[in-house]
Amino acid sequence: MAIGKFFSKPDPSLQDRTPPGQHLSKGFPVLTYGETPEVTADAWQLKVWGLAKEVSFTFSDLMAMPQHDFTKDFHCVTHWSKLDVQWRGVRVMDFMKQVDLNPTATYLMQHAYGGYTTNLTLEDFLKEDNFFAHTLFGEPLSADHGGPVRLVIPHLYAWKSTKWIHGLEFLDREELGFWESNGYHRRGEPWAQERYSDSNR
Ligand SMILES: Nc1nc2c(c(=O)[nH]1)N[C@H]1C(S)=C(S)[C@@H](COP(=O)(O)O)O[C@H]1N2
Ligand SMILES: [Mo]
Repeated sequence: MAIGKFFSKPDPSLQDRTPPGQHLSKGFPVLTYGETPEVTADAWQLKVWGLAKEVSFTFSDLMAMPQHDFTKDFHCVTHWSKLDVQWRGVRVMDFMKQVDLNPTATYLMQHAYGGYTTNLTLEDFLKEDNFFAHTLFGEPLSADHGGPVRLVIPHLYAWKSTKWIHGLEFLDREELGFWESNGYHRRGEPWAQERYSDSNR
């Protein structure tokens, strides 16, 4: 049943894939806080620091890692979901084979070009399903969707999927990222509707 031009109530067959409180989006909205940074693939770098040996990766380093296709559902905390988004990129687990992590690391902060940050536990980061994406529906990832490279963490709300990913800072205690410091939940699991929190501050 259509309830508007852009959003519809889930088809019964898709209901088991649509978390509570979400509507399906026909398009793929762009959700960005602030300006879209301009970063070319040639200039792009991903830096690792904190409780890991400092290292930095280029776009060609990423392309030299094993490449996979991923079809994943995408859930924004502002109540829209898009099912079956088709990406291509590199698994976090493959990427992490090239990172020398200190065993005391238990959390991380993701840093984007432009200053956006969001936190994760190491456990939520080191999952088979997580990946760095450079391709969306067969096309190079556009700047508005986070190109040249974004992180995708499919099991959490999409604000954890950092566009223009630029840094991974490994930590031994939880720090809060941009939205988490502004009242969003520290973890953001969509099936449990971990949207907002009063206990973060
Ligand atoms: N760097 C950065 N990453 C970001 C955001 C942002 O504002 N800046 N917004 C987040 C939010 S709230 C969502 S819903 C998704 C939206 O991704 P999209 O614009 O590709 O749909 O990106 C997430 N990653
Ligand atoms: Mo979002």
